[in-house]
Amino acid sequence: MAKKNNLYQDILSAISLGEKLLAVLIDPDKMASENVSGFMLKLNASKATHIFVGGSTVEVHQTGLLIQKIKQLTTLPVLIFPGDVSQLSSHADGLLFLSLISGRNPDYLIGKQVEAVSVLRTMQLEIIPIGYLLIENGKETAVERVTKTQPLRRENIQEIIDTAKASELLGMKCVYLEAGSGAMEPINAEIIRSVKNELQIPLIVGGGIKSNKQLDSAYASGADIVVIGTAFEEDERFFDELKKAKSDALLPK
Ligand code: 1GP
Repeated sequence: MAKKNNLYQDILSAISLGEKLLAVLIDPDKMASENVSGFMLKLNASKATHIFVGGSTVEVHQTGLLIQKIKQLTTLPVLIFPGDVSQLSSHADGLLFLSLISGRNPDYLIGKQVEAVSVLRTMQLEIIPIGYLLIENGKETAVERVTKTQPLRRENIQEIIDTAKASELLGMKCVYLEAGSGAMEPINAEIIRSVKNELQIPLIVGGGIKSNKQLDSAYASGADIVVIGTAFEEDERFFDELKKAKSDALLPK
């Protein structure tokens, strides 16, 4: 499959046309290889616009193998959402180059990114720098455990806004508000709205979104890209609720 190489520009264009984007997150740890084809059939028939691949604790090489398979089964752009440097793969189209700016662990602010450079030199991925903010959701998340950082508190909206804005001022190309995979509560409307009001760059929101209503609420509050993983892992019938409109399906690609 050909590589997509205008990922960020395409995201900006879609947003300027008022489109809302949906990224399906596939965790290589939770996707059995015999289930990939069936999952991708449903994904392709849905409103999904992007595929993110990655997880907090994935075995070496597993991500690359899965991406290779996914790329054979879709024309959607595939971006790595890395939990670790070992998840980088030249088979993807792009990389969400995350810096965990809600935390104060230098390894996840800049250390892993420095480590990644020698690998990235050998690959032709479109790299999108992302200010990644973990917001507490009521229970400990894998991101907290793995990165040994504290999430930002929900009530502390000004700190969330200022942290997001600082990443824009530093030149990041998107802000990602993360409640954590399988979060009990998604990021609330007030936080999304307040952060969106201050940003010029696209806003990604994910974690704990399991219904159409929550998805629409995230969009209505200002999310440009919503990321959903667990809801599809738990029940692929959720794809049926998110079917592409017939007119979309007929559009030439
Ligand atoms: C996790 O934001 C993503 O990093 C998606 O979260 O798995 O809860 O949908 P869910």
